Amino acid sequence: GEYTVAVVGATGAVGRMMISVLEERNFPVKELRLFASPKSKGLTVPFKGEEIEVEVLEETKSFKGIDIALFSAGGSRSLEYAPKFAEDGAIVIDNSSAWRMDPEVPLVVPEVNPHAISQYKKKGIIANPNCSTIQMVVALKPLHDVAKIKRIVVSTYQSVSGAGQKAIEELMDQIRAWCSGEALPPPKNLPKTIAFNCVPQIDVFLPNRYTKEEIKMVEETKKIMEDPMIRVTATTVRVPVFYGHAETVNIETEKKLTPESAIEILKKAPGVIVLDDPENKVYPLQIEVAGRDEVFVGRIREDFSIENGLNLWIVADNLRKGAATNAVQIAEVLIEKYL
Ligand code: A2P
Ligand code: 11C
Repeated sequence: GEYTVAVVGATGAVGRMMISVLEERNFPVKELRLFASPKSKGLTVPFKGEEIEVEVLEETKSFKGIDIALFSAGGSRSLEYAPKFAEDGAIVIDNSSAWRMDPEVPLVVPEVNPHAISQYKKKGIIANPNCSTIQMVVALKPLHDVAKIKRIVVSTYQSVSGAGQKAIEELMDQIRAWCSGEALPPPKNLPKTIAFNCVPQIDVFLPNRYTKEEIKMVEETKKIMEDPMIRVTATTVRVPVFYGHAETVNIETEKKLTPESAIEILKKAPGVIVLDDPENKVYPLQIEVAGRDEVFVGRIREDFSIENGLNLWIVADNLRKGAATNAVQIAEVLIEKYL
């Protein structure tokens, strides 16, 4: 069949990518409805050769007739509007952090736990994980299935697009100012100057001295991998890159995994591409994987400091696999298996 699909936050970095991905993957859209803030009133967005007018979220009283709603307009909009859309009959796939840890909301990466989608009826909401978590679990789940991961230590190198369209413009403005010999404009949407800098703060700090982004990686990983025993610790860092997140990941496994066997497992893993040929300087890079939907892994090597340890370098496009593509893939499984 064909479905009426809504994108809430249609003018944002992720929302725009959701619209492109729906079109690229030829998702069976009968009608597309777009929502954003009053600021975007009157804007139109192209979809399959048509110009679609953006609706103001607050002005729309009824959401009846929408089958699937992809949300990426921030946590507070999701908290308020996802239940309203669900009540009016839509199944919401929410890219914010608002619903992820709700026990009645499945948190899904289709390569890892597609079966969890079956729980969608409890609240009518399916949560899309954080971008940094998604790319990590796509690469680690196949290793976990074979060797059982006991502990994960991850550090991230996250692009500004993860913080939205305004953060992309903020990095551009700072680079432009620097190149013209002007003083850098002060940070607005990011906590510190991001041009020519690495900032060890993504999202807000919590009482335990971690950032919220770091704790998301800890909690979401356990929920998606369906293993509360995996110990995870994370340091998340913003870097002056526009698109794509990279991660150094150290794992400790119960069974020994040689780098060669890990490479064989990952070569066969769904949604993963291994780029690992150090002698020829082959490893994944953010500027090279931007625009791709897969998760790329390289620099796979033994951690000699422990009995059973591996180090990996994991890179993916945060707006695609980290957000829009994963959400549309969830919608694809949903219509194929459950609607
Ligand atoms: P708008 O462009 O009208 O502000 P990003 O993550 O790239 O910053 O994008 C955020 C998205 O969420 C945008 O589409 C933005 O719309 C939307 N948004 C922000 N605040 C609201 C709101 N109060 N109601 C509806 N949409 C909102
Ligand atoms: C970033 N990972 O790169 C964040 C963006 O919980 O969905 C996504 C935040 C979230 O800034």
